[in-house]
Amino acid sequence: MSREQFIEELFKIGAVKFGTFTLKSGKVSPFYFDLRDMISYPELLDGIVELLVEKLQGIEFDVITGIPYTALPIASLVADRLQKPLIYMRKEEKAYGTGNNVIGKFTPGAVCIVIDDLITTGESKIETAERLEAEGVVVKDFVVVIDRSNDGSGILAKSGYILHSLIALDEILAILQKGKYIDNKMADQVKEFTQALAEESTQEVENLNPLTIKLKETMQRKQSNLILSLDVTSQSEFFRILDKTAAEIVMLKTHVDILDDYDEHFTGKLQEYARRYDFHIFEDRKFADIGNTVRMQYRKGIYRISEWSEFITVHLVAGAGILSGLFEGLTGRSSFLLARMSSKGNLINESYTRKVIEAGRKNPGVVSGFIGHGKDQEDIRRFKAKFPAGMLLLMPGVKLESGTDKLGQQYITIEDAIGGGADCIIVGRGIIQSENPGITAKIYRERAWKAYNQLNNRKAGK
Ligand code: S5P
Repeated sequence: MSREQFIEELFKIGAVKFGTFTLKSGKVSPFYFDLRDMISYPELLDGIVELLVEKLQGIEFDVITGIPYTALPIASLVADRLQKPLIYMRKEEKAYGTGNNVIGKFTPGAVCIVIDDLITTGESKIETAERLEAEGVVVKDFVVVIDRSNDGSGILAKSGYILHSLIALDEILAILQKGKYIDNKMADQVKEFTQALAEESTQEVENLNPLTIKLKETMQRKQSNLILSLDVTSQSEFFRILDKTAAEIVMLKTHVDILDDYDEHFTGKLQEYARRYDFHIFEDRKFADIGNTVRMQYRKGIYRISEWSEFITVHLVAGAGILSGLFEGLTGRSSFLLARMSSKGNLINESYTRKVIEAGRKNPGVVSGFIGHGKDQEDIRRFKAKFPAGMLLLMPGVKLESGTDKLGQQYITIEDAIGGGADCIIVGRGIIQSENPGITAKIYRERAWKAYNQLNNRKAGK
């Protein structure tokens, strides 16, 4: 079967459709591809396997996989033809990370070629690669039947993968136009649509919030990337510890609602300390409700957080729209989004994390970075690699020794946190429950700052 015939056949069986389609995202698309039914057309299937086998010449790999469901039967045929072992991932993420997610036999470190039907944003490919990698499989190359993205290979390349595709959208349009299956107007409409999508996804971070820059400047000025989490319940205790630690920290993180004796003097006094000792104020309120509610929670009530806290934390579970509710009409304020958590058994998964990071990328005016945790340096490195340029990773769950508290808080060491790529560490009990918080804060600051400079020097090749 020639490529031309192959594309025409795809059109005839309805795998490639043109018209008006509402996508999951709510966007209206002029085309829709669905290769699921292809398995019922033996001749077409044969053609596809032929093209795939040809494409795989020259690529080195040990095992083959197809992303379920559509690509799995195709991958089995290719594996059979090439006499290579087939493996596949369970579709559900139930036992994530326990080693039972790959069906089939492979040696750890085996290089796997991943076959899929389509590529649109590349997101599900990267997710698959990460899941496979978590099980000890190495992924380098992807092969897709149709590349309907504008820059699928660029997107995968950013995460270190190579994309091979059998057919690009442009070729489909050209052949179907030539065969008069679609008219020029339809082809133009499709091109415009994909162009617009590509522009949306490649928006780079340009306008970092000035506070993000100020925070970085303060880090340098104070030679500190230590954020103290001053989680105590009385003002006297709060300021007693702050007196001893203020000189060591770049930022003070509060939970103002745990103070038993909060009064209207508290925030003024805190701001006075911040000015005197040159640190930033960060209320860890973890806003998570609908836009209208968080707006009031942030600005009203007894705490009036927006009036005194430069930074806040936000959970995006309610959707990125709550950022407008929070920040509309305000200046000199910014946030850190919870992209991962340090508590054992938290419900955040990789796809949630990725979406939070994407939302941050789109809102640099009100997002300075992310809160996150990791199990080791490698895990943190992979997490940080996805960050928009210039955005910061703040990491809680840090102590001098790793471990877990009675309520499931997980700790890693300062060196692992910073060595993996955290810009700042957030430390609470490690400092405030120590015998001498002042001396302990100094130790944390020195170790964290040293690790930070070591990492930066390594990156700069010094
Ligand atoms: O995932 C998280 C996110 C945050 S902001 N895990 C956390 O522990 N935190 C906060 O960091 C938490 O609310 C607390 O204020 C601080 C950690 O305190 P520590 O005493 O365990 O160091």
